Amino acid sequence: MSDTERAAAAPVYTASHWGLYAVQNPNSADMQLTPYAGDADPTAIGLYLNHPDVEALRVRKPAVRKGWLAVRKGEPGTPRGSDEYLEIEWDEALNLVAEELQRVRSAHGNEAIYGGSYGWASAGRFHHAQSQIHRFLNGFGGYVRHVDSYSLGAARALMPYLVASMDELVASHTDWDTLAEHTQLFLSFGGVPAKNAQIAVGGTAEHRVRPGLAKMRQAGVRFINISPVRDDIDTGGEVEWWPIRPNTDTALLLALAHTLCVRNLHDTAFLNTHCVGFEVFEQYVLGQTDGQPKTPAWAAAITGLPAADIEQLALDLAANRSMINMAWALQRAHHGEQPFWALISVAAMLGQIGLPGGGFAVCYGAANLMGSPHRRLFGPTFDQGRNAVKAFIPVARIADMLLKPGESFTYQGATHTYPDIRLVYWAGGNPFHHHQDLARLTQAWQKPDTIIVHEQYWTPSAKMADIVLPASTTLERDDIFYATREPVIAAMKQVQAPVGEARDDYSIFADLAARLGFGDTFTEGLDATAWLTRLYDTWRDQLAARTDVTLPPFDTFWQQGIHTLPQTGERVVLLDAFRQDPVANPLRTASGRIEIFSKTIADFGLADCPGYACWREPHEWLGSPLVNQYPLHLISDQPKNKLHSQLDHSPHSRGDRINEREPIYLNAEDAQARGIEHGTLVRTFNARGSCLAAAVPSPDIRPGVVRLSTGAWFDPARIHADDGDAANVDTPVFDKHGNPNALTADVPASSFSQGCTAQTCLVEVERWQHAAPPVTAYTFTVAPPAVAPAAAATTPSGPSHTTTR
Ligand SMILES: Nc1nc2c(c(=O)[nH]1)N[C@H]1C(S)=C(S)[C@@H](COP(=O)(O)OP(=O)(O)OC[C@H]3O[C@@H](n4cnc5c(=O)[nH]c(N)nc54)[C@H](O)[C@@H]3O)O[C@H]1N2
Ligand SMILES: Nc1nc2c(c(=O)[nH]1)N[C@H]1C(S)=C(S)[C@@H](COP(=O)(O)OP(=O)(O)OC[C@H]3O[C@@H](n4cnc5c(=O)[nH]c(N)nc54)[C@H](O)[C@@H]3O)O[C@H]1N2
Ligand SMILES: [Mo]
Repeated sequence: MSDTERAAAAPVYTASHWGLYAVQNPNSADMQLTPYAGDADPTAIGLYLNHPDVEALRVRKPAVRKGWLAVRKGEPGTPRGSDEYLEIEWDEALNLVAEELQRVRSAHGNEAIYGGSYGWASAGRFHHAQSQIHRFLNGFGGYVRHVDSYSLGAARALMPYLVASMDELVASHTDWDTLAEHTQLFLSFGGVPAKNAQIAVGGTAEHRVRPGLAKMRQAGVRFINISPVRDDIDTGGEVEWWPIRPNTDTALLLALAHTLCVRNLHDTAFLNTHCVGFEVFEQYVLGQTDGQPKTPAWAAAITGLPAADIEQLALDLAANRSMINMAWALQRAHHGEQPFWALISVAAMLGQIGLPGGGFAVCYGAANLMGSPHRRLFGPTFDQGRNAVKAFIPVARIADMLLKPGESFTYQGATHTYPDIRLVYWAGGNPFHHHQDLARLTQAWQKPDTIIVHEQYWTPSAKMADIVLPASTTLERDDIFYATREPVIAAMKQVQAPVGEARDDYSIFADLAARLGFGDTFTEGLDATAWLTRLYDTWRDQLAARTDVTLPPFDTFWQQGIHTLPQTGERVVLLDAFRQDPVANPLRTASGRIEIFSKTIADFGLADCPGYACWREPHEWLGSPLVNQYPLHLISDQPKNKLHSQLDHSPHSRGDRINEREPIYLNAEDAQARGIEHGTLVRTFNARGSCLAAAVPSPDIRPGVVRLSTGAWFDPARIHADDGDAANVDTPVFDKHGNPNALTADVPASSFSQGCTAQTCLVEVERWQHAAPPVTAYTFTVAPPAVAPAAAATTPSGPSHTTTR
């Protein structure tokens, strides 16, 4: 084969957070995606990236909200989320954005610009929306940023004090083969959901969780799942299900610690050489601190699990090579620090941390990365520059920040002030998907002068913005696929022309930077293609200097399409070096050891997060008086047919819907007591809001618990609109589609972390007695440019974007 023939024969690839895909017939009407051949368990989510139903909701042209334009002209405005958009030309849109950025900066300073812009955006190392917006706003003089994530608000803040950063832990989990070979008892809090492991940040070339679990089952590993939901672990074999009350796992772990103490089963040698502060925790567990021994009987009353089983579990954990896994969901809760801290404390007492197949995990199943056998390298990075603004918020405090400028908040022991935000700039996230208590966010969203969003689709957040700039998708641009501990890297090639007038975030920011006088600083004179080469070459040099990995030259890589990274074949065991020699390989904690008691955190003096793991009642849970009004605990887990809200409009995601509504799972007895059957349209509500969903009674969910996955595009009823009976609902917000954040609380995990607490939420469910209002989540109203009929004539046909879709 000649080089030209080889190049023509090489498959073309694209990648998403949920997989690597080969593309047949790129740049043609017959284009088709198929999963990468090396993926044994691919997911279908990405196959719909170019589906007509998905493309129908693309933002095709820059658009500006009519009410915002009115205010600009000195006329009365309209609230965000309630009016129409006018399409404008790119030049005009970029001028508007540049003028507004300048106006806000000169009137209020860079501290008035929020560029936190949280969200998952798309895979690819260059066209990463967050990196792009941060580099742009840094070049403009800085912006108010966010710290931590919705995923791991409590854990990201906490874990570095106890053992190591979440990034470090997550990237070095023990591999599946080692678990199959050594683990005897696998105890999981919140399962190992294979649905969640479809995804990894940046993408994945092979899905490993289902095969990994199957191998463990074949090896005879015993599985116990502590979860309000039975089916969040599937090994293909028997799994013991302990249907715990949500948010009470800390009590169970404390009782395990109690049994280990009183039976003298804790590993004092490991505690002495590798840990600090066990004595303080022991006093609390034994009841010497507060008069309440944390016995199995005490925990039984809180968790709803039998005391005898709890006691036996402690004995079994000590008698076996035991791995204790904990879903991230547990820390996305009020006092979410505590289950993670209790996990580390119990694992330390068992003394198996750093042994093959033993210790703790945080966590298998939250993403595909954990358990990978592949080598840990580093990827190419795009420099974001330096932020001249010091002000920041913990990510989930956004509504607080907008509603309470000048007020203070605490974070990791220090006190900070909320800035006064006039302009919000977002690229690559969907806050009206991800934030809790969307009624409150809607209110907070009315505060800034201007909200600018780059979006691919008319998402709920696009429909809450003033200026919407159409962003291209992965399929429409060249990029590089690299993700942590994946076996290959790949050239992600442009395989279709941008839809409408969509542009990539980089070129949008490059044009804005030029208008604002820092074009050269932003671009360094390079276009996107030149940047790809530079990122790759720099990365290649760094790998050559620091490792034995030699990458091919860029042109060869681009032509090959895929490149396999060399492996060492070494097994991965989390924290094994620290275990072998804690003096030579100390942790980065204050003591260099595992901190069962943290003096640093204790010295912060916080009542809601003292210096050791402890039980604190959540503000609402199945043990609180509020159950008289709202007797069901709502779990809002990750959706199985999409990534958050991404591709919610694809047939794959909508295939799950019953009469267009998101399914809500509830225990069969709870359903019967309410006259609810499979498919019954129900209203789920509490004092914060309500939403419609379709009931699915199930024996696989604990009585008193309901599960409504996230991701159904927020579809609030407009009181004035033709929503019929919907207008009669008296909650602050009424979502017609099934979005759990109409119900969740915007309450921080603690004054330590300020993490989000989506999983702490009580509700009631009832039959919907009225006619079903239409779902309008996928509807938007955009008028073509008023002054440019010629341009309107060239816009693509299909469901016209001048009407409501
Ligand atoms: N109730 C409840 N709420 C939750 C959670 C929960 O468990 N329960 N989980 C939370 C968690 S863990 C997370 S991580 C968040 C996720 O929240 P988000 O990350 O905000 O959710 P996504 O739907 O992934 O939003 C990404 C958006 O970026 C857009 N996008 C994709 N690629 C590009 C691009 O290249 N350029 C631009 N400009 N835009 C792009 C997509 O169209 C999409 O609208 O949700 C949180 N919310
Ligand atoms: N398909 C798909 N996969 C995803 C995502 C997605 O949107 N779609 N999102 C990705 C992201 S951003 C993240 S952060 C991870 C999140 O990963 P996780 O946070 O681990 O995932 P969840 O699905 O929210 O919850 C996992 C399980 O925890 C259980 N659980 C909830 N509350 C409790 C509790 O109080 N106690 C116990 N014992 N169990 C509880 C739930 O029943 C659920 O089955 O998932 C990632 N994977
Ligand atoms: Mo997340």
